[in-house]
Amino acid sequence: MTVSKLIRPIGLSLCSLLLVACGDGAEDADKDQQAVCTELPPLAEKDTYKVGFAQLYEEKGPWRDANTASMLDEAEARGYEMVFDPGTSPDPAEQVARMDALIAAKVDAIFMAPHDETVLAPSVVKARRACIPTFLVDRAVDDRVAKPGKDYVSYLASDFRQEGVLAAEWLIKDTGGEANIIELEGTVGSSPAILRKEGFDETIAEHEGMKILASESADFNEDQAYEATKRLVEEHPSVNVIYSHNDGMSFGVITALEEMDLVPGVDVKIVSIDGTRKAIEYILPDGGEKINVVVECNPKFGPIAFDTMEAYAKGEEVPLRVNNVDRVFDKDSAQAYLPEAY
Ligand code: GYE
Repeated sequence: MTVSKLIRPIGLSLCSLLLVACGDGAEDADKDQQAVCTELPPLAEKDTYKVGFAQLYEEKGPWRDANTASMLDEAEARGYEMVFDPGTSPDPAEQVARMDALIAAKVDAIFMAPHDETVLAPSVVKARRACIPTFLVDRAVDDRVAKPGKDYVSYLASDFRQEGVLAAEWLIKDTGGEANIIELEGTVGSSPAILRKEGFDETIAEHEGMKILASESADFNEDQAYEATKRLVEEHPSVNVIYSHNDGMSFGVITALEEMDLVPGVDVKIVSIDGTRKAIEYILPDGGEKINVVVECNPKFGPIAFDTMEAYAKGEEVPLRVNNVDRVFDKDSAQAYLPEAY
């Protein structure tokens, strides 16, 4: 983990029951809260905590499963009470409702992986007003609405732009700067989809021979990636690379290519992101060398998330941003990583 800017918890700005005197223009919706914090709420140091985890709706797949398990297991290991509801719908409004429930449950701190940058940003402000410190894990919110160091304590995640850059750099080297690429993006409005695209597209733009024939969202979803691959390869027969924003979509790409009698990894190279066991196996000879490269995105946030929370409670300096450092796995490095894969 590397750290960037630092912040200390500020003094108490809790104005219990004095909404008019110390609110910052409280909305009606906040008036049923017992307290209004106008700045970052502190966290009392305690032997144990009641923490809430607002995971985004669980799309099925090993990355999200490993992410959830890491948070729940680590809370259990530390003896915390964990309030967790996995959710029932991919509609980000449903995650907003789950954030409201955590606020109503008066948890000590909230960890949130926001499905959508924009839709979930007001929920972070709402938690701050209710004097509950929030830590963002995995995905970001719109910082113009919810500000780091004011509305939330810290954001812990991979550097998604850098993941896109690493994917592009590997591909430029591998192809000598000549490729006809189809890009399958993640969920529209999510920070990994936005930044994995930006980092990749900006890096290949410096090479005239690297062309993006088509780029569209398949929602981090295997079935949607399968459908999109069938359609887009038909429309763009000169494609020789598919850059897929996560491993789950890459599995759909493989199925589609094979059904079209194209050899994944050879006729069409596959560049993926995450580092799931299944994707890593696909890189290796035993797995058929169907994926050419996987840029890592580490899902195991539990230990660092709760270390950060405990440091904040102690009044220690806490970084506004905690960056996971991601690696690149190809045929030369995949085998060594395999024991760690999930
Ligand atoms: O890459 C993907 C999941 O938000 C970084 O979400 C995460 C992404 C991850 O669907 O597999």
